[in-house]
Amino acid sequence: MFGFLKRKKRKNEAAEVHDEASQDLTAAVEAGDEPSAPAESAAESGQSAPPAPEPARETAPSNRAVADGPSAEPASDDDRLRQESVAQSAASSTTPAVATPKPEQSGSLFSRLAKTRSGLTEGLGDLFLGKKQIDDDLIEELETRLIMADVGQATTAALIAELTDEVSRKHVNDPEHLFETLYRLMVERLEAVQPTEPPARRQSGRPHVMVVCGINGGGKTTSIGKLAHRFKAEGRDVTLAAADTFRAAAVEQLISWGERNDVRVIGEPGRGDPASVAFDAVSSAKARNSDLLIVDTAGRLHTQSGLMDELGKLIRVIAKAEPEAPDEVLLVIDASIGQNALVQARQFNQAVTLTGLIVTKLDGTAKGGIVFAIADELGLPIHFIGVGEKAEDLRPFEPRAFVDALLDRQPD
Ligand SMILES: Nc1nc2c(ncn2[C@@H]2O[C@H](COP(=O)(O)OP(=O)(O)OP(=O)(O)O)[C@@H](O)[C@H]2O)c(=O)[nH]1
Ligand SMILES: [Mg+2]
Repeated sequence: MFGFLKRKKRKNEAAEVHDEASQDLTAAVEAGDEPSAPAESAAESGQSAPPAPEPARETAPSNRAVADGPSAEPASDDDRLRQESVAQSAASSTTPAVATPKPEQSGSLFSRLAKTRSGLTEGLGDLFLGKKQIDDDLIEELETRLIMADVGQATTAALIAELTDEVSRKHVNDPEHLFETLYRLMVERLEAVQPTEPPARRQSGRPHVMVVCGINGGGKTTSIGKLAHRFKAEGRDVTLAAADTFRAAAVEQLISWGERNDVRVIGEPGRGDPASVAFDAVSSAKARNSDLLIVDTAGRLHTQSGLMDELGKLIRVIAKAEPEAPDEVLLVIDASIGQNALVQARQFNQAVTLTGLIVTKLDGTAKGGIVFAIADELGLPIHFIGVGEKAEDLRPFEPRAFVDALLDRQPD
């Protein structure tokens, strides 16, 4: 029914443009260093004693300001390598600047996704509305827009194949029907991988333990602060672990979120071993009978095998403190890096077996299509989305509401 060959040619042209952008991003990220693996801890080598050279200290609330500059001089070669990798990552980042949310923005998901929506659906309404019937041009244009919106080649191809199949099977010729079918297929893809349990459910007799990981600057610490705010407001006892021990400023940042939300933070600037902080935090959260422990980790590139090993070690040490933990390992993905997010998710998932994602900066210039590629290709659920920098700017991910907002569609 449709000119598949002609479309394929157009698709390849569109994909080439897109690939160039993706390759630039990937090359920039892959320029990262690969420091050697950290020394094995006692717990790592099979002993049950934690590698905790220092006693855990619960951070006393204070009026300390959050240091946002670089931390003190690195103490060791390892630290220097890491600091270089952070600097490289920052320098090579092609992530577009995220606009500061305007105070007049309303809090609805629809308004928060305004820029993202325009990236995906600029003119999409016109595309469907302006057409009286479904033809090759309409399908081709739709396909190009999905690819350009970071939906990814494989997922776009699958969506287009299902759409054309539906059109030919049901003999429909109404563009509105095509739009509704696209909506349904997008929602189904996201719903297929969503968890059935509510996030961070209470475990029987022990805290629910979440580890949050991702590359530098993706929004890990901010998302943890927002999660603390959310769960605290629900009346849960929350503990945070400052296991990004590399930068003093990172610990201070988490402490500041803790103070603002009246949530305690385990860890302090100067602690050397992230696994040791995590171990102490699990022990402390268990002793206090916390409902939830959220562990912040240092940013790392998925290409840095030494730092990825260190993350694996942190997770194994947590399991020494609580055999059932961690319950979740969440990857924070900055949606504005586009297709490179898929590469990151795939490699983090290989290294540490992720349970899900938090997708941040969807209030910015991100195109949003990446969530479909991640759901489709990796089968990972998205638990929360970040739509701003404030404490309340984290939303549980709801496929229908998300696709409604993205496609500028009236909810049913
Ligand atoms: N607009 C917007 N900004 C965000 C969002 N999430 C995080 N940010 C901002 O992104 C920047 C980096 O956030 P962090 O939470 O420090 O990122 P991180 O992953 O902890 O970074 P490292 O600890 O350096 O690896 C901060 O300026 C945050 O305010 C979001 O959903 N929307
Ligand atoms: Mg951080």
